[in-house]
Amino acid sequence: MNLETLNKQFELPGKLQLTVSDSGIPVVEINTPVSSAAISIQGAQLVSWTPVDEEPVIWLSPSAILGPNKAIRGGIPICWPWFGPHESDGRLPSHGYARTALWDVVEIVELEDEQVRVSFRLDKRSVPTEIMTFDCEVELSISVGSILTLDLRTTNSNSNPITISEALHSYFNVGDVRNVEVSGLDGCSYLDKVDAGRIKEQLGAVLFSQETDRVYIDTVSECIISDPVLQRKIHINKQGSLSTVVWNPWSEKAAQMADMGENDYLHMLCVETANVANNSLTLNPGESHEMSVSYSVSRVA
Ligand code: TA6
Repeated sequence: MNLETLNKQFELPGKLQLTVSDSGIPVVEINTPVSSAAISIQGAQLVSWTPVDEEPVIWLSPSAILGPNKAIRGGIPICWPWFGPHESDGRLPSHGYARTALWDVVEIVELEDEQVRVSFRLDKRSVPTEIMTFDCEVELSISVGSILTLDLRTTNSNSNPITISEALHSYFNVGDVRNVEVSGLDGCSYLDKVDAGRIKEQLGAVLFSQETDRVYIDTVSECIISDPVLQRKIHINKQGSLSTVVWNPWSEKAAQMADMGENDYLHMLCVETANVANNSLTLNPGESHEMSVSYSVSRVA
């Protein structure tokens, strides 16, 4: 990928440019009057989004390791075409191959309200054949403005049906997760992954005082992260998704992760827009499916 060619083709002077990170991975940098963002070409992974006059909304580990074929801790990893461990082959990477693959920039457009939309398509040539379980198209559009919107579109270009699971595995920056609550999931059923996957019912808001790893199923609800320390709410509105995953590794699990520093777990929370478990998708030949989510921030006194 020739950055000079890409910049000639796509650069928006003063708003968008493609640069190369220290690890040699190209990054799309966006700076507009309403927000700034950065998107790694590897994984088409947004690694930062900061509306003007706000604290960063998306969290990136200070110990994140950016390098070829290495999943980046933080931002919005694309878990596709499976979520979590592969259902039958333990040799395959957790959360699929999209987040470590290279993606092509296919379009950059300026929209109303100072938004910039960048569209990517996964470059299948960058996926080792031994892990590409089936061949189909996947595209991601990211609209950066005072609202952040992601659209993940899968098209089954095979001659037989495929079943996928997927998640926009978003890491949010919070003041102190012990003071945060997530509303919108009251009454929903969830698989509790820290209790052998037992199915439970959510009562009230989700609070955090220990490792939390929950797959809420059959829910289309808006979720709101209420953060009294940063005095804001993060609104999460989704389309084309029936699952919401909520995760914080807490101290013990985080201590086992090379790319999370001590106490980093207190400042991050994943609320993931997904189609997983009972909500996995089966696409017939030629069929497409789009999952999208929008994030916005409101201040609270
Ligand atoms: O979405 C929650 C989860 O599935 C957790 O179980 C944990 O594995 C997390 O994803 C992070 O996975 P990763 O492969 O990025 O370390």
